[in-house]
Amino acid sequence: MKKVITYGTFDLLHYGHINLLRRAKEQGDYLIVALSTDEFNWNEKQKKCYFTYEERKQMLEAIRYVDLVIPEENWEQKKEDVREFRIDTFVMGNDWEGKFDFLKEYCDVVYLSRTPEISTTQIKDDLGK
Ligand code: C2G
Repeated sequence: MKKVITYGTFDLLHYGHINLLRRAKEQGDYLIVALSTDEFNWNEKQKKCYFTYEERKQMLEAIRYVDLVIPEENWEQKKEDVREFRIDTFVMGNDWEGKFDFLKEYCDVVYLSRTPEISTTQIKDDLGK
């Protein structure tokens, strides 16, 4: 079984995220999503999520491409996650191109193109109009 992992906040979930998750799953047979906790988002990414971790986790678990959701609590856990879950391929959107190449020592690293026209910021701006 080929195992894939990806990381993110996934708040306000939208079709750009779904495009990413679909293509991440195509890289193997089993997809783990490491979902940023509320604390990690606030302390490390200065992101205040609209939906809580539990709400975002529930939504991700309802997506057909996602097999397991685990918490992302810090920047350093990726190497340990890859080892613990015996990951074959690490996937991220190409806004992170090159940032996680250190993982190439442990697994394949794939950066997929983002869906350009959609973002949570765009959604919030449009709703504010
Ligand atoms: N994404 C995408 N297209 C978009 C928006 C997002 O392909 N229009 C991808 C991102 O490239 C990322 C994933 O969807 O791979 C999740 O996006 P975010 O929730 O914004 O993730 P981010 O906050 O960048 O967290 O340790 C890594 C971080 O946790 C990544």
